[in-house]
Amino acid sequence: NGSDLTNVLSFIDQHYAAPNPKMYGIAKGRNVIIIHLESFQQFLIDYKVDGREVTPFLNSLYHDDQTYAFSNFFHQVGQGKTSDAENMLETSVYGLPQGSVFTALGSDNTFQAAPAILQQKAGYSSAVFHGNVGSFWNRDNVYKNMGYQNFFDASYFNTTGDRSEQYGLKDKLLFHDSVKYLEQLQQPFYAKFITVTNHFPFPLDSEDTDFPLPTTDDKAVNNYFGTAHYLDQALQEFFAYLKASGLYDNSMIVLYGDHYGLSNSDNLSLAELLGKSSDTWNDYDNAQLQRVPLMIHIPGQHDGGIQKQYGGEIDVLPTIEHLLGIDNKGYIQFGTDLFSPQHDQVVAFRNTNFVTPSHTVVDGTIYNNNGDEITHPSTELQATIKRQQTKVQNELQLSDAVNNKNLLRFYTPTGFKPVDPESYNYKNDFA
Ligand code: GP9
Ligand code: MN
Repeated sequence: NGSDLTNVLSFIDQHYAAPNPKMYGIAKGRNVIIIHLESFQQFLIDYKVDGREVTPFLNSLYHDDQTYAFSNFFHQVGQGKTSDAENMLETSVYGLPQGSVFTALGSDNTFQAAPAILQQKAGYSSAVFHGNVGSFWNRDNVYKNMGYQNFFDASYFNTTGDRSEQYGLKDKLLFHDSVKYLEQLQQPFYAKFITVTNHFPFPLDSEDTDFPLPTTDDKAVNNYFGTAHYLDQALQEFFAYLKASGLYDNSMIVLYGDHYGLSNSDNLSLAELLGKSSDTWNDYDNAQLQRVPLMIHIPGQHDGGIQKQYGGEIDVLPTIEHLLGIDNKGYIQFGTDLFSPQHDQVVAFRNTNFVTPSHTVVDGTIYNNNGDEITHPSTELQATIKRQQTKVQNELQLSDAVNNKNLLRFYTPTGFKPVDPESYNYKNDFA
């Protein structure tokens, strides 16, 4: 209603981060390929088990000078897990404090999401590829409200027998079997691939893995390295195809981890593999493990490199829009462009904890980023942390109002045309 929307708009207005002139539009007109790395955490990058890299391909991508590779990027999901990550990346609005916004509100809420924005502003076609049933997380309804033109779900693939694992078609098969659909998309396209094999508790058929696993007391921890290695191989195969097909050179490829794979209880067994002791492991250590990869790979653009700015999933859409030369001013998007001088480095977790370049705050306890608890913060530090905590709580509350009161019904950005979900039909006519 009126006052909520007014409060949201004034927050968005004062929080807006203008494009970085050096980066604005550098990927204009390129296809955008989003690769959603299921349960993939940043600590896997450059990690070795008995001297063997777990993810050699992703490591090479991370260190490639055509990749903007973020080392302090965090997931911000709540109980909606994958669907919360999707909501943030497609709309730059958070998930809910409990449950999944896709499930609870996705069928009827108004969204102003990436597929519709890119289509209206720059003529992009759009598709999602995911080898699970389309109703999981209510995706088949949500994607129509987001303006996705195509959703290639399990009904488009042969998912029988050992071609699937837990939540759907195995990743190598998803990438391989999607090609015949991808090649039909009118360019430029916005295409999202949601992987699934690297999912708790990380089972993998013996024919799919050759990676020697660690031997901690926690089977899920050990298996995590096997499915992460499998995912890495699947990505290597997909990139080889993109290069062979010629799509690679005219695309921007964005890879991100959607959320943690190992939970805080698993972390006590993981600690020894990270050279830490489970005796001293604490909330600070758990918070640091909430890093996930964000890699923005732009072939031919050789001034990438490691990006140290702190950010989260909420920031990806404004960043991509500005790279494509689309200004997000006037859109209700809670994130800020990671390349902007005004980017907000206070990264909100869904439970209102937060991290910044200098501190980590968990349930009110302040740590510096060497992991030392600040038991007697100076007056100045107390004031800084209080201001940041207030910002985090305010931002999340405003985002909750947007979702729970479906505020985008009442606000249409200049030049944006509301999506008509009736105009989309994902049924597989080929079957
Ligand atoms: C389900 C897959 C996994 O289709 O995306 O979802 P998650 O359990 O990670 O939310
Ligand atoms: Mn997930």
